Amino acid sequence: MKIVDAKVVVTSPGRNFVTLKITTDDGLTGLGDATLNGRELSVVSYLRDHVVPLLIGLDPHRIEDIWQSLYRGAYWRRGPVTMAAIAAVDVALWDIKAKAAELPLYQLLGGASRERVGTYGHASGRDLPELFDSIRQRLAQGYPAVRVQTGVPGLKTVYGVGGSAAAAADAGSVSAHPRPVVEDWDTAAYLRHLPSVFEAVRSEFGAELPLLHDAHHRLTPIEAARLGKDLEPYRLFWLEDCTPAENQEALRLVRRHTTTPLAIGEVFNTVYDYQTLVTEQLIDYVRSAVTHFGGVSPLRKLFDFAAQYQIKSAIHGPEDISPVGMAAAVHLDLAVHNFGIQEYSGHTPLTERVFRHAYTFTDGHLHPGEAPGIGVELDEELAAAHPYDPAYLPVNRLQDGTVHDW
Ligand code: GCO
Ligand code: MG
Repeated sequence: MKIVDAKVVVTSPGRNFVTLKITTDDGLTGLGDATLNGRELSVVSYLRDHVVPLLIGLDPHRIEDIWQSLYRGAYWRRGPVTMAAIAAVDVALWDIKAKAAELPLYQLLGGASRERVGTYGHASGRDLPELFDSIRQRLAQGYPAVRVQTGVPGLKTVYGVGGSAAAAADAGSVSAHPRPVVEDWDTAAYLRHLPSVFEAVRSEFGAELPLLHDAHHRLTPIEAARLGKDLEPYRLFWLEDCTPAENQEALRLVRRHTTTPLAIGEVFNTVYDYQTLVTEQLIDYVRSAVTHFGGVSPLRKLFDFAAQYQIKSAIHGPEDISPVGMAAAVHLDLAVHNFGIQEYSGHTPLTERVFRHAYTFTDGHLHPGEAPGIGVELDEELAAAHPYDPAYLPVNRLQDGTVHDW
């Protein structure tokens, strides 16, 4: 078999998605997600200008060899643009291999280790009544676990909170934000407020509901340690991205002070970003997306590495992972032994028409379906009717104007 065509499709059915479609000489096609929120076109150029010309004529079955030649052959390694581009190739090739075998991808990854894939959904509110409504909504949708984000008194907008520009950008109202929206931040106010929110949520929803929280890279190690400690009585499922974690050693300090489980990794793109965190058992969940980590091949290796340290998978699944990236994630979730949880935000009805998928979401659980490959079909005509729409994620400033981590 030979690769005869590879093309990059950019579409914005409510938010931007970048998809690679590889075609073989016997007519098989494979899809890969290359969406990098707010920096989409740099991945498009990386693929179109530098990767596609190298793919033509290659044997698509040689996934590992093609992966290694793109990673090592570029000389310039790692980084989100490179790894999103390589991820798209990797997933498209796995899609083709599984279609050629007439099997759903999870069967090539060792088969199902479980019947279905547990998820968590996002709940948020500017205040407690709004937050409680949002949690009730997620529970009504069947979500077995809920991520809780809340407004902070004195701050106008906070990451992930309904009604804020951040939530809109996060959820996909992209065209409203041709320049980054500026949000405000005050760490002390947040640290004072958050424990009272979890206290209220626990007393309203009981002890059993798994609760998660995302600190979105905003804390120093000692602040994160304090927060983890303060949240211990509420038994979180995890505290996510408590520090920026470019400095992996920072997590030693956090870990020393708290038993709140820690999850990190949505902005990481290779196993090297995790070495200290995993070997020193400083975290409990690895959070990378198939789309930003170089594909199914390296993410599977990360999960096997993490398994040796009883660390579990928790694949990043916001709306900016396309249904193609989500499908690949769900196949991996079903197959790996050390599965933890899958973040699932779903997509708009229009997005679901552009990308028809075999995976299903029922009673808060995902299943990849039995279609050969990853089980996603791209409607190219509908995709073309919704062209690229420039959009940025927000930036964050302290009250004196200093830029802070968003
Ligand atoms: C999450 C993430 C997202 C990111 C978004 C950025 O936990 O789902 O933090 O909400 O902010 O993916 O593009
Ligand atoms: Mg996050």
